[in-house]
Amino acid sequence: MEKLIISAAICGAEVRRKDNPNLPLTANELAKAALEAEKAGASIIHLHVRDEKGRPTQQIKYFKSAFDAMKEMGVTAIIQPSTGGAVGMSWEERLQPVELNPEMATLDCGTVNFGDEIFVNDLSLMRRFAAAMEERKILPELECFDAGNIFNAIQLKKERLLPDHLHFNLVLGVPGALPASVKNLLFMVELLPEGATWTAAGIGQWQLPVAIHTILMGGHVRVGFEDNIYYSKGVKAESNAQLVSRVVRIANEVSRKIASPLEARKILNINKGRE
Ligand code: KMH
Ligand code: ZN
Repeated sequence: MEKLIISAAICGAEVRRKDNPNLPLTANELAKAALEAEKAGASIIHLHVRDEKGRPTQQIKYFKSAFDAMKEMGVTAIIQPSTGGAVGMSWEERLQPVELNPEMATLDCGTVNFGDEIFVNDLSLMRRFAAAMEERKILPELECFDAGNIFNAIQLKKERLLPDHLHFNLVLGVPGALPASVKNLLFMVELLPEGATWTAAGIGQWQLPVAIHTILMGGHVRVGFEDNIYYSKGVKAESNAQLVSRVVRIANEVSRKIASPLEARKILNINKGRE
């Protein structure tokens, strides 16, 4: 089986310090969390950033500070900024981090209910984001919150707006989108185009079961505070690295080897040098 790529979604846009006091927010905290997660086994850092008040922002200066701090601390993992940002942001706001020319960035593949809100990703927005990434040779991670989202990505591929290699992230358990279950995970994986690689992320209490099933199925795993703030029922996670370490232990138990950042770049066909 292919080596396991672990993504650490270290901060997110929705989680607050009062939900988990160990949530990293500033550039230095994000860099420290990224380095710890990488040392634990993560090869991708999915990145959201916050302003001085801890509010989600997509401004380049905050991404740049986090990128610089990560580089300075010696992070070698793929840094994957979000272009999803937070619900309610305009497309112009959301797309800003591509200007930093990262190796990867997320591309959300459809409008979904997101709790009580609506996360808008219509096809015209998706085309714009895909074209911006294709122009800069940034590998999009195709975020799918529901089965139909996969077909939107396939549509973009038909329109030649995506690279040869497709990489999906199947996010299961966002309230209002596809609930997390093993059956739904299998269903989504079966819909993926031939040759695509995929990561799965379970929200909340589903983070661990989705990770375990994904390890066995040959997919890649995303964990971290963006999706889940608990280590176990009622026990807050101490760090993103703690959540990554558990995935590494479980993978080791079933002889699934962990991909280094370099190996992850190979698996994902990323050959863009680090800027
Ligand atoms: N914060 C969510 C509304 C992404 O990073 O591309 C969207 C999100 C997806 O987190
Ligand atoms: Zn995100």
